[in-house]
Amino acid sequence: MPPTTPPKDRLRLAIQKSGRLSTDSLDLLARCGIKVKAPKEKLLLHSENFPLDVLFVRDDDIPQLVMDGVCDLGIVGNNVLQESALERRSAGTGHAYQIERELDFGGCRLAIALPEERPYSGPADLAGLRIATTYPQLTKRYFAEKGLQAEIVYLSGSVEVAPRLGLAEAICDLVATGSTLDANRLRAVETIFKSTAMLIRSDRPLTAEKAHALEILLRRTDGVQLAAEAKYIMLHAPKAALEAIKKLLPGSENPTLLPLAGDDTKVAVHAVCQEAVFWETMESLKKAGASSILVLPIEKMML
Ligand code: PRT
Ligand code: ZN
Repeated sequence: MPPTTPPKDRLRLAIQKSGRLSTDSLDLLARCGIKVKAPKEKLLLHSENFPLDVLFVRDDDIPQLVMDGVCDLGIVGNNVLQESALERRSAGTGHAYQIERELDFGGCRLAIALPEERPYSGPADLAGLRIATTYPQLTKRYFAEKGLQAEIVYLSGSVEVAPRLGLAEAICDLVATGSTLDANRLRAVETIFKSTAMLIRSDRPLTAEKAHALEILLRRTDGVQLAAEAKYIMLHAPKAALEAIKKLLPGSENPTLLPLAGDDTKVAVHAVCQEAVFWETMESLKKAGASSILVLPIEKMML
């Protein structure tokens, strides 16, 4: 069924078609209650229940689509975003955008790594090296900030094999768990940039309808992100130990206290904890006198 809102009033969001950010980007939309069918061969899909169209592209194209105003919004790694912004700035092309939200997925760091056996005592040891990277702009910026010279060799992928092939003496690449570096007998010596996925927006003005839809989308995104770590905790507390127990509840300000039928020495405590609740916290609560402790996930939140 074609969407009822006219195209000019529908937000257009670019997300990665297939890669590390695809599933999390689609999940975020789903958790915001926005229905988009999974991409098959289609480039553009219309949400059935929200004035939003999703364009599925390579992640490298997302900053440009947003900066050129082809899409209103994009979800992209900050590494790709900053690299593209620096590149466009040096080419004299428009590079304006706004970061709407930092998202809680796609976390990684851009690090300089050396062969394991090469000694390293600080950034000065990197001077004069040949460094292979997919992120020449961010790498150049790091060396300029340190006042060091280095030769940068651009590679579009498989950067980790460059030292072994004699293409470079060091690399500057994304690291998540570090296992790719280990497998290639490399070690990270400097982190030059920390990244997560970002929800970005074009700086071109939106129609009133689009602005309204964006406001709702952002409010829902906040609700989803707030709920991701938060837990609902329920327990029984002896009245005498209540103050001590309240202090142990992580990231919770005003718990709800309810009477317990048939036992006026205890109360039921219900609280939203903004931080993760670990087994250690539960053990401390138990030690302080709490019983019947339940920790429940929270699906959505609106403050
Ligand atoms: O096809 P398209 O161009 O859309 O995708 P792509 O292949 O360029 O990107 P993709 O899907 O690999 O990554 C998309 C984004 O995910 C990146 O721009 C980062 O923002 C983020 N991200 C998070 C990562 C990683 N973690 C990551 N580990 N991107 C890449 N890696 C690679 C890294 O380059 C290295 O080869 O994974 C390897 C290291 O991982 P570990 O876990 O062994 O350290
Ligand atoms: Zn890419």
